[in-house]
Amino acid sequence: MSTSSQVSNNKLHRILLTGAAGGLGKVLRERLRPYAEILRLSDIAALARSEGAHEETVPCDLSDKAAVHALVEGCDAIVHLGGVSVERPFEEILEANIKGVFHIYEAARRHGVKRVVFASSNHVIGFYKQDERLDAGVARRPDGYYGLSKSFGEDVAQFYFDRYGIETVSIRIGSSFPEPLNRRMMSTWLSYRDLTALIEKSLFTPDVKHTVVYGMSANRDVWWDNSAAAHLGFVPQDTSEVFRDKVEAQPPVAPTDPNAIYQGGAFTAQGPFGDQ
Ligand code: NAI
Ligand code: 15L
Repeated sequence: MSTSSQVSNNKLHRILLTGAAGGLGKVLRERLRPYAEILRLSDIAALARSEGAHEETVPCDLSDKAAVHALVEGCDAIVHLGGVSVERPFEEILEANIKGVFHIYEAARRHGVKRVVFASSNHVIGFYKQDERLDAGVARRPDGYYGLSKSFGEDVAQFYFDRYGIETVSIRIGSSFPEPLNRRMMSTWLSYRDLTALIEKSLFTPDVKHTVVYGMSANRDVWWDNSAAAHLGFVPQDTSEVFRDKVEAQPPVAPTDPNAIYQGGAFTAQGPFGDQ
């Protein structure tokens, strides 16, 4: 990417981080600091106050089109983490994720933002079985309303590239937590260090068009093949292996448990909501 707002090879003037009050947002608030002169932090939830000239906080509900347009103005790239991050009733997902991602791209178009990093999810392919190996081109099999919203987000990203040339890296994040919490996450775990490196590559690699990449560390038993995203040059440094003894000390999972069958684990069995 080459824009007048690019300060140096790996630094932009202003990056917008949505979902900045969330689990990953709090981590990235610190870790993205080297990559922007100013990080614009946004969330619907309360944010810790900005600490200096390198940060600004802008509260925003992603379902509010006008507010999102104001939020995006003046930004050089967007790291879009904001939204509902678990399976929930469709109406909640519709507002935060589906309308939210549309508003982000429309605002990007209107304000000339040329690069988006979209926090997609493994739940766009959650109904594949754990013995299947997937590349980025495989047909999506969302495992719920949440997965459907991320699948829509990937389609929006492709459309805005094809129509307007806005480039996106859609990261199908596996499980990004301090450590893997269960056996399934031994395959899906993405360390915070590797997540940060992947976002850096996603922001600064030239000519990504719309790239889909699986967000996973260098785990032993992986389900996903990232060869189609090799141009990002992402080489994970961490592995879930260091947590194996701890995770395998947990009670065994029944072979009939969705956590042992599907890539999306328990998400495949949540809902429907509102039938009671
Ligand atoms: P999180 O739930 O901790 O953070 C999401 C943030 O979005 C929250 O702070 C929430 O207040 C905000 N948000 C929700 N609705 C909003 C709205 N209408 N307007 C503005 N902000 C709103 O989730 P986490 O774990 O930090 O994940 C960040 C992103 O990465 C999410 O998009 C999630 O779907 C995605 N992801 C995360 C994974 C993980 O392992 N942590 C795995 C796969 C995807
Ligand atoms: C996700 O998409 C969720 O946002 C996160 O909380 C985890 O549940 C993760 O997937 C996972 O599949 O482990």
